Amino acid sequence: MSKTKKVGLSVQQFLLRLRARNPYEPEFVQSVQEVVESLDDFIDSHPKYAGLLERMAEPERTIIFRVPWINDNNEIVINRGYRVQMNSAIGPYKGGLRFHPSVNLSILKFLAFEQTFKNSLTGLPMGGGKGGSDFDPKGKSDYEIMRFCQSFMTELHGHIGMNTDVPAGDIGVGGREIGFLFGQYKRLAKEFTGVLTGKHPGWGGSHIRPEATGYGLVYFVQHMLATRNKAIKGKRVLISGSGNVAQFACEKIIEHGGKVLTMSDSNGFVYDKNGIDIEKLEFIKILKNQKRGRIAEYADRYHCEYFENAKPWNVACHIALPCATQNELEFEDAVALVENGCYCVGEGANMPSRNAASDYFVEKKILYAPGKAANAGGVAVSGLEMTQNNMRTVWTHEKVDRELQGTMHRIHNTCVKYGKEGEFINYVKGSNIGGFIKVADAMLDQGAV
Ligand code: NDP
Ligand code: 2IT
Repeated sequence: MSKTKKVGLSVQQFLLRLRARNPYEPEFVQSVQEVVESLDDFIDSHPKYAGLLERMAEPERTIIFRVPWINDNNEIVINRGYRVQMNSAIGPYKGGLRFHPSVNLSILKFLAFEQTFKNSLTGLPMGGGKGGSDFDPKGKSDYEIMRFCQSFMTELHGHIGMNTDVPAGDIGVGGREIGFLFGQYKRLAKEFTGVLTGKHPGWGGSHIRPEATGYGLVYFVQHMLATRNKAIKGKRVLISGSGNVAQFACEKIIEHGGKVLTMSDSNGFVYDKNGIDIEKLEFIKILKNQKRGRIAEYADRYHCEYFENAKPWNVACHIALPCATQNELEFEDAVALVENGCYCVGEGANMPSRNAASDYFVEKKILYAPGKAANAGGVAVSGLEMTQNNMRTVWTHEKVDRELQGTMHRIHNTCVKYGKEGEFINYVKGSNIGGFIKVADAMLDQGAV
């Protein structure tokens, strides 16, 4: 039986229990710790919520399964598949699938936990979930990717559904994978429903979904800058990653007159002193989305610097947008950024900053938006894709983009409402409290479930 905070569970006791119950899950513990610490005072002054975080930190259901598939050499390969169904208090589980060799239960539980708060912040009726596999799409042929996706979905399909759990993309899962996954779901379920989001707009997808996370991130950054009478125009911007989120964040920054100096992949980063313009970004899109090449090729093509096995955080900038993966920004990186003049960090990735790094940004009172607020545009437009599917309609680019802008504005307002500390806006606190309340109230209404 879990005790409630009312009977004395301190943050320290909570974390001791959390670590004991999840001993090999450092990323999961890290994500819960950040939330627990920032909600402590709020829960103290709202005792009806005592004990709820303990419930939220236990997934409603976790599915783990074998994924056998046949490679191009006719060998059987075994991977592990997962779906973490974290919280369905406010809607069906919703969240992406990640295919990357680093995937394990800890990473998916942290992502599903964050997703619950993020989805709540969007204002849409979506619960939190996340899934994926330790499958590595790098170097695989299209047929290998297809056979893997079909096998993965053969097991997953019984656990998902448009009113149950609606997966989408994440690292290693883009339009190609969603297509193969959807095709197999349709064969097995014998119905055409909006069971996955991120589908191609020609057959059930929403316009602007591919762009949504990166665009939404930049819309959020604009609102943050506006609180200090600043704008993107003319600012030096660092972006990490060169995948879906990074590409569209870069596109929007360029559109608003910012100068994007860096992009990266897991091998290193490019530093283009002249700035990455739309034509160069097009090269990156083809390189990454079609040729599936390495970012180093950009440096060869445009004769700029390439730093092998390094991150971009030592380059002087005004704005930093980490858009690759978790824990890509260490405490030392945070110090280097701030010392070199960075005053705005918007997280396109999920939990890219170590807790010590995010604490440092807050302590230095820079504009710092955690992923659950800043990258919520992707799942928000996924929610709009679900709505369009249910209505059997297709909205225009303009309409979806307007909705996305409205959503990012509302999330910013929520962060201000709950995160204001005098002149300073603590976006960590604001997003955690803002995301928590709706889920917590729903859980209280629904009893001990
Ligand atoms: P992609 O697979 O399209 O791109 C991922 C990028 O990050 C690639 O450049 C990749 O490099 C790099 N990367 C991945 N893993 C690592 C690693 N361990 N170390 C260094 N670089 C790495 O994924 P997305 O752009 O979709 O996702 C990026 C981040 O954004 C993730 O944290 C994801 O959870 C988050 N996110 C994504 C959303 C979406 O809608 N897609 C929504 C909200 C958040 P390489 O090619 O070498 O692997
Ligand atoms: O982390 C995320 O929010 C995503 N990968 C997108 C999830 C979704 O359901 O669109």
